[in-house]
Amino acid sequence: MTTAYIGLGSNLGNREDYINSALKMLAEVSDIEVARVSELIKTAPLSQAEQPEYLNAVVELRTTLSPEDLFETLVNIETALGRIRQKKWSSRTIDLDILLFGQEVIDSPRLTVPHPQMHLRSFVLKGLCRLNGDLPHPVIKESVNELANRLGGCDFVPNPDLPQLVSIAGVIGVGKTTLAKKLSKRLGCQMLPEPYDTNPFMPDVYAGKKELALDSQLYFLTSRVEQLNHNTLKTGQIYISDYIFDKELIYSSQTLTPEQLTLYEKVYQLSNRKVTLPVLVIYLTDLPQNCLERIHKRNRPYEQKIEQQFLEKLDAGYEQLFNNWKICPVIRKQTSELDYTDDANIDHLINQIKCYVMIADSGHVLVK
Ligand code: A4P
Ligand code: MG
Repeated sequence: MTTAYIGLGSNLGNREDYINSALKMLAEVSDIEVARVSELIKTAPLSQAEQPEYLNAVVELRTTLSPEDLFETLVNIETALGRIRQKKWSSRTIDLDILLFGQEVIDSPRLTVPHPQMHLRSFVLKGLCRLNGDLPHPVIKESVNELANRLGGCDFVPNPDLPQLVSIAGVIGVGKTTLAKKLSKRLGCQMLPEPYDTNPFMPDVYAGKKELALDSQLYFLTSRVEQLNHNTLKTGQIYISDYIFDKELIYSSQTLTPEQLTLYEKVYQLSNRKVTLPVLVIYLTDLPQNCLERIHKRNRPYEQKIEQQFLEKLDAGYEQLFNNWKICPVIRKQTSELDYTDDANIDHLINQIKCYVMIADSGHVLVK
């Protein structure tokens, strides 16, 4: 007996009836035992075109069928319930997708299991979490609870026509650059390092010359807009940046006067339209005192006056940013738990990054 999870979706006709009929038909198959069903949730359609709202649910089955025979059974039920296959993602009376089949990884012309986009869809993960939040994703090797937390309630569609920017975020001294270097080396991709030491105003600002804070922030803003410009980064290529563009607002709110901040925010709003959005963020956290220790160790002269209180404020700014983040999935990692010198940790992160980015010519998110 294998435990399998099936995603159910309907956005045409009497949606609840279609879902209940599908469940009844599944239960009538002699080689299938319906174990548990999550509650039905109303979800906004994930689609380019206008579509009616979906009802979604997840069902846990136990079955002696092979994955191929289970798939065949699902297609027969879809057909019996009036599913007409038009173009991809068109509205449907019922859609039955195999999300997980035990811990099997299948990549055949007809079947990809785990479902290649389940980790990007809150409407799928919510149902799975209700049934078994500890369930591991056999490729990403994290629980479905963890995968759901990464999405902040959103659904994401991978887009191969964009540069695949992975941004590493977190306060000063948390270990972003070290990680970015390791990851970009292993992935064989370009790293976009924060040009921290070319800003001519920054040493003076750190030394207490507050009147230069706006100049310093504008310098950072323009150099980052240049680095992350849509026209600079190539479609389908992976890039790792050791900063997140949105940090600019966190820092500015700490260093600028209210009048300067109003002006800065106007310039920021105009500039951020030109900037490539990340497809994945790795958000590193650590205790402010540990970050301060690292800052002292690396000994950049102008950083030595940084106080723990400043790091705490930055920390609060990052927390607020990522509590409301809707741009892409966010992997949160505590630096203290992520020993960079252990290859297994880096391997695990690399494997995960590959599941969230789209690599040119592959056609879909890699889940191998
Ligand atoms: N296929 C490959 N792997 C699987 C699998 N694990 N389970 C192949 C089922 N089918 C799988 O599927 C197209 C082909 O995918 C099949 O021939 C099968 O060999 P389909 O059901 O005929 O067509 P589809 O549903 O349009 O495509 P797909 O890829 O299943 O779309 P999705 O990913 O199911 O997305 N928004 C909300 N809110 N809720 C939804 O449920 N669903 C979709 C459809 C779009 N937007 C949605 C929802
Ligand atoms: Mg389907």
